[in-house]
Amino acid sequence: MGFVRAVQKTTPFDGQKPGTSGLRKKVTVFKQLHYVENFVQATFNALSEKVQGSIIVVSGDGRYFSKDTIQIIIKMAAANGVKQIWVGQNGLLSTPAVSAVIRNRVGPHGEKATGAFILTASHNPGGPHEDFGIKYNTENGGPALESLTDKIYSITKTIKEYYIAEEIPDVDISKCGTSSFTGPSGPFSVVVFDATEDYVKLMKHIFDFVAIKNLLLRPEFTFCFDALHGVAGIYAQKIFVEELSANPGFLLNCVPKEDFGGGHPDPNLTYAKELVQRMGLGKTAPAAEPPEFGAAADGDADRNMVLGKRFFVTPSDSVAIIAANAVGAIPYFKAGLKGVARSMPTSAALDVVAKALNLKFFEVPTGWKFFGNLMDAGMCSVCGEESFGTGSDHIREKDGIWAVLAWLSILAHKNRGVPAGGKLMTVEDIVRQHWATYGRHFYTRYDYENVDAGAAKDLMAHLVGLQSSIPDINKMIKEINLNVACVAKGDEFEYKDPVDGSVSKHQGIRFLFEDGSRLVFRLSGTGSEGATIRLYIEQYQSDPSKIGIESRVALAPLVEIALKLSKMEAFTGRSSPTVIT
Ligand code: VG1
Ligand code: CO
Repeated sequence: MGFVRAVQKTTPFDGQKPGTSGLRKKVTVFKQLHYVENFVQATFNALSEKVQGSIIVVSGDGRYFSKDTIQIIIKMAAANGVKQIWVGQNGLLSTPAVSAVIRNRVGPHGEKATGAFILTASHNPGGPHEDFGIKYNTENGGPALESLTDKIYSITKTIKEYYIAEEIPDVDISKCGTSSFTGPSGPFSVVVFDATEDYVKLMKHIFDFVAIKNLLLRPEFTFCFDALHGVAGIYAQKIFVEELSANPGFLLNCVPKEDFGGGHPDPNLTYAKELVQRMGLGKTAPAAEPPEFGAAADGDADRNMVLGKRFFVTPSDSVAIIAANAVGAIPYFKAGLKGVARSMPTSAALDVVAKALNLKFFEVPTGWKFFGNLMDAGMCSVCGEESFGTGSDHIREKDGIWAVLAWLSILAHKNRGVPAGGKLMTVEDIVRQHWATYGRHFYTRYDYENVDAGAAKDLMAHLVGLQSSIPDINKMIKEINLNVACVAKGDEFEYKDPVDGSVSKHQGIRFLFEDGSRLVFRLSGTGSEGATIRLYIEQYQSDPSKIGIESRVALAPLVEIALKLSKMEAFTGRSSPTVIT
């Protein structure tokens, strides 16, 4: 079937600025006439000559409005000179799977994809009144860098027209196969493929599936994986059940839903309620003996939460423990780690491991895109963020299922000599052993969601002002007499990329204490309404007699100081945070 390139007049929308991870807005905003089209055209314009004859991937976490957006992007791609569009079956591909597809999948003549539109608002809720998002990833499989997203944003401010092939009918994305068309610049086709094949192949290359399978087949090893109705479900079914023979009863909420079952697909102790309850961490006793190992992923499957029986592993500890055990437990890393990296607000647990193992170490701003350059330059193998993101240089996104397989590998490795019926080393044992070796970083994050944007800005300005009066802060700390160390320094985090030399400023306000404790404040770049203030609190403890105390108790004095310093309640009117992780 033939098509022509229709030119559609349009006018700009305000605020089409990609945040920490793509453009995220309410569905009602995205549904405005020409809204999606403007942003997609701005992306094609920003990519300029890369578009002609290219292959572009389009898929996402399956949330409401994805299917309509896929059809729009197909028609616009055709009109903009793209040669082929790759779509995961039913429009599904997890964010890590998209990264794997860009990096590894090849067309009939060995061609690779130029980039991808990932349709997701990640851990934000979905549905007609909730969030939608579009993120563009580039050739290396990672999120577009600021230089490209700034260009896209600036084009959205002056856009006057977009191009669309109106004759192309909606393509059936529920079946694998190819639909072919002919346009002004030659053939155009849409290839729908199995959403799990590239990703599963990659996981099999990284991990020892036989070792993990042997662990999962032990009757005393029980597991529960909660996909929170997100796209992780299709990978969990394929990998855990079909490849690794896990009991299908180990899977929870593994059928993707457009509205995530009405929930918040965010794998943390607040939102992953069912899993938390099953693992014995809920408010009431669980119905049955909790499994040995529990895990959850977010809507687009790039985040993960790791739990033991009645035990929570902080994401900052998780990445440190993976780094400490990777070489022995995961075949992909057997030659050693090239380096490790964490985002600035993530606890320094990883730093201690890097030092002990003599590994290159990097601290980058929040957002996965900053790890990509390090990985492309061969400087970093394992990295993580406190926001339940963990990953490695196998792709250029964080990877929820990978993190779960990494933990299963560590558990399999630590228990390899235990005879049938013997006592297995648990998740909690592994974490406590890690603390005993490296010390413990008590850590918590307070999120104040949907705060008035002006109030949030004022609070941040107040904190910047305070940084010039550190002695006053220390006087206050002494007065409230909480037995906390003094503040040594206050600053705004700034990052100079060691690979391309680019500088990112204003990446969070830090108060650094003499004993290594930290308070960090930053504004979220992924929310879709108002402002979200994030407060990160950390304290290091190496005294064995104090390592075991409850995190909440250990951090109480620092929390009090943070709230007082920032005048949180006075600025925001909030006496408590929306979410504590
Ligand atoms: C948050 C997290 C950040 C993460 C980002 C995208 O950003 O803090 O660590 O990389 O979400 O994660 P912000 O700007 O809201 O703090 V995902 O899973 O939503 O793509
Ligand atoms: Co996500």
